[in-house]
Amino acid sequence: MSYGVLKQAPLAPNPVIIASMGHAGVGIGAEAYRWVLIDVGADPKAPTLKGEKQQLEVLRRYGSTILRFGASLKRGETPLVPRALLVDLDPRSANLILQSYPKLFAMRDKHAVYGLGGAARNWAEGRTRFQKEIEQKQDLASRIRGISPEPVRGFILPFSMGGGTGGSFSSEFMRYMKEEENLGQATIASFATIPEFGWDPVIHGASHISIVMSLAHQIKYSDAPILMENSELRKQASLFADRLRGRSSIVDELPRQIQVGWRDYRDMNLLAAHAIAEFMNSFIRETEWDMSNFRTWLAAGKPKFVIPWLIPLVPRGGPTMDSIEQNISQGNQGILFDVAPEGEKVEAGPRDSACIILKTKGSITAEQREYFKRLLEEKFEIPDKRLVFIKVPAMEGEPASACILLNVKAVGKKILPLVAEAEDAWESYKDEYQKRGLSHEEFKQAVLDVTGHLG
Ligand SMILES: Nc1nc2c(ncn2[C@@H]2O[C@H](COP(=O)(O)OP(=O)(O)OP(=O)(O)O)[C@@H](O)[C@H]2O)c(=O)[nH]1
Ligand SMILES: [Mg+2]
Repeated sequence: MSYGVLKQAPLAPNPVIIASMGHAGVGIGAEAYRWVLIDVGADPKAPTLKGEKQQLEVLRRYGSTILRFGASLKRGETPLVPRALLVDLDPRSANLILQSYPKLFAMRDKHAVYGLGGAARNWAEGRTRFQKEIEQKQDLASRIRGISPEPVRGFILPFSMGGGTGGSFSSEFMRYMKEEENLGQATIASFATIPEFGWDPVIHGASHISIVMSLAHQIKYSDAPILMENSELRKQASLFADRLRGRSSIVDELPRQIQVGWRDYRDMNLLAAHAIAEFMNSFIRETEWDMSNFRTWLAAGKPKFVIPWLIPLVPRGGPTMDSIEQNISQGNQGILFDVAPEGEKVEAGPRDSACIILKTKGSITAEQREYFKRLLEEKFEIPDKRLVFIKVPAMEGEPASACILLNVKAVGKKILPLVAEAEDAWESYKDEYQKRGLSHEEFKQAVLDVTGHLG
């Protein structure tokens, strides 16, 4: 049976690795695999190819891009294994997820890349330790080959910019891949969250420095830098708590005593995972889009930061366009970054643009295009010539959805105050950071890069 399946499978893999960084990254990245597996009807705890129709959908949609085949099981089933790297200084978070899902993360230790423990909430220390403990001691390049022996075509990096590890690890990871690893051809998409000050357990000054350094690295090295705010994720998650309770999450199956660190983020991470899943849908085989096309879309873009608008926020309804319109009218939609207060227009930038990843059954009709053109014109004043439509075929029983990636100048308004806070904080932190390898000049340059880019 599995021979028949593999014969129909695409032969040339275009491997895309999700490299999850730090606590938030690991939670969101692991949830994103679960989300796409559930979308195609696979068992998210132990996905296999059994030749059943539903299981075949996994291959039809993703080929072996984001998953690879494990060693065949006795029953003639072939396990599907996420091309996942869970990277953290602190081994606890990734360890718990790996131990709880031994059949999903079937390559065991190969999925996990740890430092020597003790997260510092300090970007400079995080970067130095990444270089010493991950690039050198653990030989990062060989760790990547362990997950993908075939040349990697893309990386997706979920992380929070607020702590020390996620922000610094992903910054250095991107630089390393683009400059040193001969992987400059691989497309990098980052999914970075901004903490909610006054709620999340972050250290105000240090966190702002981490945000600025990590934004500057995304401007330089990320081909598709996608931003989300914890405050928006939290707000939407609470509005949609009932519906999200009905979605299964990786958190639900962790042993009760270790759910503590994850429970608060369960619903928020489901929404972030949904955005990553929709993004991954854009480069499946049936679209005319390749992940590297995002690089071209954003290369000329200034701003380059992108924010995701999910319609619906929580999947619901049928596979046709009607259900998207219905979800909009019922309020089941949301932008995961607060740039456009409800009912208000935002200030349009001259080069604002949007990429609409539209998952429906059948082809896009002229009326559907008109619908989105109006939607984007009304709210963002983006002219229709700056819209890109990517059509993803919805499967039987799969709710229609649209993920609109917005590249809008208004993002700058939210980010520039964070840069000002970082500059304020720098004076009292600079000795500490300089000792750990971040020079005054490099920080100031990062400030200039971000303000220059967004200003
Ligand atoms: N959305 C989301 N935010 C999280 C999650 N875990 C932590 N955060 C927030 O992210 C920020 C800190 O990032 P973490 O990911 O915990 O930190 P880290 O990258 O492991 O870095 P360290 O500070 O060195 O531990 C804080 O604002 C947390 O509230 C998560 O699972 N999801
Ligand atoms: Mg941590």
